[in-house]
Parts: sequence; C-alpha cells; structure tokens
Amino acid sequence: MIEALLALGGNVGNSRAILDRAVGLLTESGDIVLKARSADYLTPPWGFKYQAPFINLALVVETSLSPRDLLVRCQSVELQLGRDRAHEKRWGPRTADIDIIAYGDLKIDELGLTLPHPYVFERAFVLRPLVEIAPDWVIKGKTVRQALSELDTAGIKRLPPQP
Ligand code: A4P
Ligand code: MG
Repeated sequence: MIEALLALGGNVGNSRAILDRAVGLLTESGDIVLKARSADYLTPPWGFKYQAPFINLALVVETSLSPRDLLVRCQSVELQLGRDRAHEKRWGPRTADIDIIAYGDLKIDELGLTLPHPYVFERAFVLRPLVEIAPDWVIKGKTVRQALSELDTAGIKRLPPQP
C-alpha cells in the first residue's frame, strides 16, 4: 500500500453532498483506504474567475492501485457524479474534479499523468485543506506548510461540519 494525496473540488450542484459521495465511491471497494479527510472549504474560483465559488477538500489515502489505476478510478468517480468533460472549459465549472496531488514520493511526467500535480504550488484551494491533514508531506522539496505560506489564502473559508 502506498500513501497518496487527493484533492477534490466542485462548483456545480450541491457540491458538499456531491464531494461527500465522491469520497464514498472512491473508498467503497477497499483498494483505496481513507486515512484522513480535511474539512470542506469554500474557495474563490482560481484560473477562470467568472464562475461560482468552489467547495474543496483533501484526502490522505492508502492504496494498492498503481498511479494509472488510481487516476482511472478518480475519473470514473467523476463520471458517476455527472461530470461532462466534453462540455467543460479548462478551469471552468464542474460537478466533481478529483486530482492526484502526490503518490508516495513518485515523480512522473507522462501523457495524461503528472506527479506531483503540476499546479500544486499555485493553488491555495488545494494546499489549505491539505495542510490540515498532511502539513509535513514533502512535495518537490517543500513541505505542504511551507508551500502554503507562500500563497495568498484571502477569501478561503473553512466550513463547519454539515449537520
Ligand atoms: N492529469 C495529469 N496529471 C494529473 C494528476 N496528477 N491528477 C490529467 C489528475 N489528473 C491529472 O484534467 C485534465 C487532465 O489532467 C486529465 O485528463 C488527466 O489525465 P481535468 O480534471 O480535466 O482538469 P482541467 O481543468 O483540464 O485541468 P486541471 O489542471 O486538472 O485543473 P482543475 O484543477 O481540474 O481545474 N478554483 C477553485 N477555487 N477550486 C477548484 O477546485 N478547479 C478548477 C478546475 C479551476 N478552478 C478552481 C478549481
Ligand atoms: Mg482534474
């Protein structure tokens, strides 16, 4: 089993419920085991700014899947939750996006899979939830805590648990 970091986000529909369901679907077959889950965060849109705010959260998981199979599983959960890649714009609205931020300390840059995730140091919406559950995880020579301290977290709100 290898530890991996996953980042989830969405801004279409009832995002908290959809992402909660995503966590359930990811872990239901036992080859992805949940080790830690951050709170939900409300985050200002990054990239394409003219869209609704996102809900974001992060997970530490343990998995027996290869990096490729983990990506396939993440994408199949996105599809089950109604994601429609054909009608999306880059960095635009989506029901559920699941990115692999890191897979152990593996570094790969292949067609369709880059690890660690290429934009992790630019995304407070990924690092803010992550710092709660994996502050000392080292990505490309920096801890999550260090990487987050270099970013602007204005507008990011930690949400209380849902009733
Ligand atoms: N891909 C390569 N490496 C990875 C990896 N480590 N994990 C490939 C996951 N996927 C990886 O991704 C495009 C392709 O990246 C996939 O086919 C996969 O093979 P995508 O999910 O279709 O998303 P994208 O929009 O084209 O690009 P990217 O960089 O994944 O952007 P996001 O993160 O999906 O952008 N603002 C806030 N506040 N919160 C958000 O969650 N999300 C987005 C969406 C924009 N703004 C946001 C948020
Ligand atoms: Mg993605």
